[in-house]
Amino acid sequence: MRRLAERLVNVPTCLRRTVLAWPLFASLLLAQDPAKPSLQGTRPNILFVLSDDHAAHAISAYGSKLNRTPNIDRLAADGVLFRNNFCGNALCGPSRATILTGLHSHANGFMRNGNLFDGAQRTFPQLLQQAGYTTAIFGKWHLESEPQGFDTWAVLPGQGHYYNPDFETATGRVRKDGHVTDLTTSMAIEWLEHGRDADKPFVLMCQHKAPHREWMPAPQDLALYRDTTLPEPETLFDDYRDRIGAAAATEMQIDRDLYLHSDLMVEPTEAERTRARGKDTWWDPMMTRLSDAQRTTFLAAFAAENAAFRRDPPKDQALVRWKLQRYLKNYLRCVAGVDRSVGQLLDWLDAHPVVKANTIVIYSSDQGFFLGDHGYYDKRWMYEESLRMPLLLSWPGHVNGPREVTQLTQNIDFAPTFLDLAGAPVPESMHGKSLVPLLQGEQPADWRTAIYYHYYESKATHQVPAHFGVRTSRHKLIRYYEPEVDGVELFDLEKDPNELHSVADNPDYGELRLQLERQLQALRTQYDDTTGDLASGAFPRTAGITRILPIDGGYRVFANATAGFALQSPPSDTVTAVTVTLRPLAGRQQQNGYVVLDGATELGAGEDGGTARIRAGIAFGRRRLQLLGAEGMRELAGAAIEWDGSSPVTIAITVSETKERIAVVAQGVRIEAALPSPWRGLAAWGYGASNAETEFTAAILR
Ligand code: SGN
Ligand code: CA
Repeated sequence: MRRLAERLVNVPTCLRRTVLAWPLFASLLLAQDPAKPSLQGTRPNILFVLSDDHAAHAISAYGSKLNRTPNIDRLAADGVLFRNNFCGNALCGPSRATILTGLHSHANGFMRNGNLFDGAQRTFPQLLQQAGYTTAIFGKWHLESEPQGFDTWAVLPGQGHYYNPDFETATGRVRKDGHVTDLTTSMAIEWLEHGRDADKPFVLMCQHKAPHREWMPAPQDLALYRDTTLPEPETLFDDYRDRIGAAAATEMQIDRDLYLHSDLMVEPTEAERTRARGKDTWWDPMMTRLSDAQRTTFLAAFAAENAAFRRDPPKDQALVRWKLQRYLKNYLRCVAGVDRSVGQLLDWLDAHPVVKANTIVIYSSDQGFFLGDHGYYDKRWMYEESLRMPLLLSWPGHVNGPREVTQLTQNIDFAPTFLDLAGAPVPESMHGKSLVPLLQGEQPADWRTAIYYHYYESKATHQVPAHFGVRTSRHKLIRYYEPEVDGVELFDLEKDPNELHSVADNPDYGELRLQLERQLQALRTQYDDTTGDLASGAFPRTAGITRILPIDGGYRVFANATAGFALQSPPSDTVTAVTVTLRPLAGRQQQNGYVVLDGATELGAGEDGGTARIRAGIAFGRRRLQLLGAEGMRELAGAAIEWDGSSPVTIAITVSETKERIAVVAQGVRIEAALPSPWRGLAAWGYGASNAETEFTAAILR
């Protein structure tokens, strides 16, 4: 702010008065006391709380119509709320990799869940550790490789469990009894009390699993909202007209894609439990994780409502409304747990005023979430509810509040901001910009006028097509680039905040469309994103692949895959054998990753964790190969194979002619498993290891 005041000194007096009389500018001038030194290089402790899938419209400071979050609101009450903060790829792993590196997905190599994060690249925790900080992370991680740059870590494997979760630590896996939100908070507070080196400033990342699917609240939150009817979103019964059609084809609808048992907690009957129920198969694994006492309490909370549901099952729109209420209430109960955690951390700081005086507290979530908006749950789309990330920062006495920042900010900005606060150099290569000037109430003239977005994980859970786009303060242009979904949507957010009517083909917006397309291209050039938008048409359509050689009867695909790669949509049912050769790169430690053949449409992430959905394939990691045949969470066949981690290894995967069985062979070990049923025809996917060249041959037998 001092800089703005200084700049104004050179402005003619009459103009200066006008500017100073302008209330906005006047309040901005008050925002940062000119006598205060810049926040740059103040080396505060950084207490970063990140939740999973917590939409801004479920935070009262952001105007939630659904719930109150009194503790998160404490940050807004004396801090700064970022009104227009967005992610660059609305998915867990990718957003987390971006937060750590300050880079968009294509540049940090983590484009889709299930990729392997290359922890050797520059991350803010690692740079701050080198700059004399003590660092720790607890809770959700979801980046597959081991955390690097942390003095202390205890992270959930994969998605982790809500009840009695396992945590990976530097000394191995430990199982802890209790609810994951409470356990994560306790570990963070324990570290503040006794774990950290008190002579150093700290970075503490407290990363909650909640409120991620499958929305299992802690016992003390189960009764919340019981006798309430929550307001429905305006777009619950969206008809998806006036868009290019992609939004309708997706699999994230409250209506048809929420599972009655494992998402909505309606206990299956004995008959339902034994009958094939499609994908709704996780009830038993979910419940066996709970102790008998926990299970009794949990089920009791839903018993009366479930009985009423069974007596008189709602139909059609009434059923959608019933599902929405059940889903939202459990989601918000999980949010209540996260809010309580924030309260506990803030209370701890209140009780330690010396630490508090030096601590900046940040709350955010890896992306947004649909809360019935457009009839959806989940995220992934570039639509507002999913694109927005909450961001609140508080540091009483240093960052003056309450205040709102309306500039366009993004998760690429987090790492540069933390480095800037710590006085550590921000690497030129980082895509993001430090938010420190905005925290100080400045209005940098050269602040970005648009944010860039790129989502890759198509043909996976929820079936959202790959797309990239640009969002300005008023407009959004989305480009879908797959053969089945190829087109553009353009929204005027001022006239159509719910994004119901694309004006991409409206001649009145012709000029604007061209301008936004140019802006999009300029951002792709600025960030050097050459991924996506591949020439449409012939198989194989790929991502992250370096070379494709057509061979007799098939293709040979090479991927030096920091990002992993995906080989998508082979002509269905014609591929019956695939071989994969992994050649570890010299001198680099082999970590994990996997190759998957997927005959259904779902592909999950993680070889472990509650929700992994490797259907059939192999996983390799930490000097061991694991052959897996698995359906949902049920492992059908498996074998561990010795492997030195440095010599090439070839894995052959063959589907039987009758398409009933799959065989996986490596290093002379063979496993066989029944194929998931129904087998919808083979889609081959490969995820390369980050430190191996992966050669992938899909033989097409005619
Ligand atoms: C799981 C969820 C999906 C979710 C992804 C990614 N299914 O696969 O609904 O989109 O995670 O979420 S689940 O029922 O098995 O949980 S992310 O936040 O980790 O990216
Ligand atoms: Ca998430």
